[in-house]
Amino acid sequence: MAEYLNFFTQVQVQGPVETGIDHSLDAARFGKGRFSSLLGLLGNAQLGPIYLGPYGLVSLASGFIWFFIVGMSFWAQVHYSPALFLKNLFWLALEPPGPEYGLGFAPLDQGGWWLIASFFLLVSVLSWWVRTYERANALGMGKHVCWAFASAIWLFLVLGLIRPVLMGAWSEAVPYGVFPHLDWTNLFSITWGNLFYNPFHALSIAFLYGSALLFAMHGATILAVSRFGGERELEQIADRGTAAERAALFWRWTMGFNATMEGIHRWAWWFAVLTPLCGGIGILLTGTVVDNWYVWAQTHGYAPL
Ligand code: 07D
Repeated sequence: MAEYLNFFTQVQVQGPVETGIDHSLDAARFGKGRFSSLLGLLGNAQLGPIYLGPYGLVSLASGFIWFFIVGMSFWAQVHYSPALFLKNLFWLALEPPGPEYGLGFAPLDQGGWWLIASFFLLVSVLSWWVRTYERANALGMGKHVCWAFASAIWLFLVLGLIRPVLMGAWSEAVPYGVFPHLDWTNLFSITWGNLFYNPFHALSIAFLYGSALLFAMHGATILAVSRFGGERELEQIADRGTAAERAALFWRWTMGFNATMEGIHRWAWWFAVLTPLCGGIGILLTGTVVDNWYVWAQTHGYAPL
């Protein structure tokens, strides 16, 4: 019997290329499919063929334009010096226009490029969402992945579009850059009175940490019963077998309650989705409805007066 107690995927399926059920889409697929033992350690050993389609193409092209504009801006800021580029890469920023421009356009070097780049990032992210919807539809799947992704896009839109529009200035949006976006995050918290006192930030953290805990519990449980075939989850739902029963019993014995083989994925979906969903609400309220979370917490009796 194969022993599954390991960190990497050990049973690799490498045979004739698997092309799926619907061959009417073959014309839109790229590559013939090949195998990589290295990838097989992490997941399926087969790489490709990949479906690009119109939305995939639009998404990749506009994503590349966003990346190119940000990259060229960084490049120009270091006067096209490769050494300075590498040295300063993590500190370089493409900032949105200043508050004096409100929601208007700004000269290219004063935020105009940020606006153009952001437009392309928006198109890229939204068309990638349509792609996830379309692919799920083509395969007759539910739309759970699309709606979960939509929840992340909600937070992304609140941060870069909806809240800046409500606040009346693009300057409220997040800059592009590694440390600059972290500095922005810190400044945001300080400006609006400590984000820790924003209950939606707290909820978002609870779901974020909760997601990590649930994922660890679920991943570990399934690996722990994979020696009994526990990773064949669909069969485990339909046919009662020792793996699912042991997994369930483990948690029932340990904490008195166990999720079901199906339900654990609903727990996972909700925890993941609620992280950016609550986060977006918290950010949307900041500066629009509440301008100091610490004072708000004092008013509502959970920060000392
Ligand atoms: C960011 C949105 C979806 C992203 C999409 C991707 C591309 C381009 C590019 C590959 C993740 C589109 C983009 C495809 C890719 C290339 C090149 C989802 C995102 C669609 N916080 N905090 C959260 C904690 C503090 C602050 C969430 C912890 C301080 C602000 C989360 C701590 C301050 C914001 C969280 C802590 C502060 C947050 C994010 C601890 C100052 C947000 C959830 C222990 C530092 C965001 C309500 C998420 C939010 C957010 C955790 C501390 C500021 C739960 C654990 C007090 C301004 N914080 N935080 O899923 O939603 O992000 O807030 O200290 O905006 Mg916080």
